[in-house]
Amino acid sequence: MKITGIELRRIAMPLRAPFRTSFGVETTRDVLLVRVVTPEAEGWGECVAMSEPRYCSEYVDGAADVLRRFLIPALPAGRADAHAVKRAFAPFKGHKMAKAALETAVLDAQLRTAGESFGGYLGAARDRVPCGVSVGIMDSIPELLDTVGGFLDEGYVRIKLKIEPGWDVAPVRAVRERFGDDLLLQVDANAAYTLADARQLAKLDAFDLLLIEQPLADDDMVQHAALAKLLKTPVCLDESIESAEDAAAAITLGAASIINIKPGRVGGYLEAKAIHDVCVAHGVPVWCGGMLETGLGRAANVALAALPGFTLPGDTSGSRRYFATDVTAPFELADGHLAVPAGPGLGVEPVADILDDVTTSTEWIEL
Ligand code: OSB
Ligand code: MG
Repeated sequence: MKITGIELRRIAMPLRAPFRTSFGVETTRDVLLVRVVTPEAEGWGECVAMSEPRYCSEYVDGAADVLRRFLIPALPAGRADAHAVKRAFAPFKGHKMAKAALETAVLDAQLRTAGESFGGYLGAARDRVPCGVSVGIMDSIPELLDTVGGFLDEGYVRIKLKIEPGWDVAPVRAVRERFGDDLLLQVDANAAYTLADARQLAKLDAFDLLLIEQPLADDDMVQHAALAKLLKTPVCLDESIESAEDAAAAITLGAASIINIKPGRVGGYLEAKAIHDVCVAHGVPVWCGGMLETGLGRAANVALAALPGFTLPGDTSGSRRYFATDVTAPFELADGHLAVPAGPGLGVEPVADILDDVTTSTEWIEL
């Protein structure tokens, strides 16, 4: 497959409501899209880096820079497929989200050319996936209960509450009391605690949570293992896992008994699948995380979430969770599930007029 050119397109997607986590508040999703053009097909990749390096070290301007300066020039000249692209990027350290966006765009073009879907290629075992939703930090408990109630009315099968010091036991208790013991409930701290908070975090053991996600810093693998011994709630890692090697280390150390797989964070869908395979081999459940993706990124995530090791509901919410208007036909929940796209590649297309409306800049790189 010969790549003739690449478009870097920035879009600004207003959020329906601000999304607050322990690391900041988001009101507009600033997204970098990568479009790979070949004589046979075009492919899309969504870069999940955020505007500022608060979730991880990557940020959108940095991702655009490393793409145009290093990654695009390193693309294999002749036959480019996703595996060759992954190998070509290996000499460059880090920048997993930038790598993932370009690798995904190449894989999409490759699969559209072959007439194969992402789900088929990755090994999806079902045609729809159960959906959870990530609920941001709110100003008050009543506001949180209203928000959670609204999501349950929409059919979400699992609730994840964002937590931070000062917003942990009280919101969890309130949601558990209001919505009952059968609710699938978990929390995500985005690295807001230290091991000195173990006693506070152990209070969450009373609420029968599915898991606590990334309580400590991303580079605190040993401390996560120590914390896991002090908690009944299973520890799940997000930020700490950037590769299959990290996943194997976390499992061996006892730092995680569940892993959140985000393709952007780990450098793409090939590495995501490798992590899935490591976890399945160790009997460790995985689930698909999210980064407020548009329909383009969501399509591939839903395909990944259909693999057999994804035994917990993911943060694969419907388009309207974040956006009034998505850039693709909207993903809509049916009975708490999203359908895995079946068409070639991502199985979805951007709607040209909508995409143009939200575009803030485009750059064409001829190869
Ligand atoms: O930690 O999972 C996270 C969003 C942005 C950055 C990090 C995270 C999140 C979410 C939302 O929790 C996931 C989603 O709904 O897309
Ligand atoms: Mg997380």
